[in-house]
Amino acid sequence: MREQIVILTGAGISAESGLGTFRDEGGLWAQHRIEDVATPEGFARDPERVQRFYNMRRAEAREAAPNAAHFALAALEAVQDVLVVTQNVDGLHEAAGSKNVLHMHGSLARAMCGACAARWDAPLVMQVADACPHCAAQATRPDIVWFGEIPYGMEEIDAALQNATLFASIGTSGNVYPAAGFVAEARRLGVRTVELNLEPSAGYSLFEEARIGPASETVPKWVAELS
Ligand code: BJW
Repeated sequence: MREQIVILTGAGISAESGLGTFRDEGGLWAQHRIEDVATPEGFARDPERVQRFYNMRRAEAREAAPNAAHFALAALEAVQDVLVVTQNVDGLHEAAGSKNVLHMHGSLARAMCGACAARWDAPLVMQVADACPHCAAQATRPDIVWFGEIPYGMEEIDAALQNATLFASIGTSGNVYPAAGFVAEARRLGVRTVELNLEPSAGYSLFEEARIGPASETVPKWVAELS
């Protein structure tokens, strides 16, 4: 019987690809104020600052390559039914070959129109004056889910958790909802749970199993056991 696995990933899985996490020492939130760069209000106040922040992140993501953890999860799709629900906006799961990926916090590779909600592939450098290709409004923004906005795919994630036999959380601190609540929902549904993280997350006590260490080591080992 194939396992039905929902895998939640966070910034920690991409740390060894050279991309900064948010809340670790020296992470992105130590250098930028959340309310300035990751809220709709911050964007309304200073869209240039926000576009600069995401242009920098987009450039870094384009230079980054998937690591052993991303590749292991891609290989797992061949032997188990896997949905990767990622909070990451970097595209490294797809670059590693994963096909079933849900970007609940959006994607650096996409742009959207704040006026008509159209979406398209983002250029490497987005500018405040860029016009929407559909309605021509100068209201374009990165297709990123900021604080106070509703993450993508919530119904699909909910349905996947209902059918899951195993829920895994990899490289996320468990501070940001609704993702941080998935483990409690999985437990309520009787789904097995495992955390793979560099250190115990905020939700550590809710997981039935934990594997502590760098994702490039813990994830391939865990995947090998499931294969
Ligand atoms: C390694 C490693 C290695 C390092 N190997 N591991 C009060 C209570 C509860 C909730 C709220 C509240 N007030 C407001 C809220 C809701 C709010 C929220 O959660 N706030 C909290 C701060 C309290 N959430 C929202 O607003 C969300 N929307 C929402 O709730 O809508 C309502 C709704 C939901 C559902 C249905 C209907 C309605 C939206 C959240 C948007 C988050 N956006 C961001 C920025 C945009 C994306 C981007 O720019 O990239 O998303 S914030 C930022 O945090 C980013 C991340 O995706 C997210 C999670 O961070 P992550 O991935 O966990 O990173 P870190 O840095 O925190 O952790 C890294 C981990 O890796 C660490 O544990 C390390 O140890 C580990 N690690 N190296 C393995 N080598």
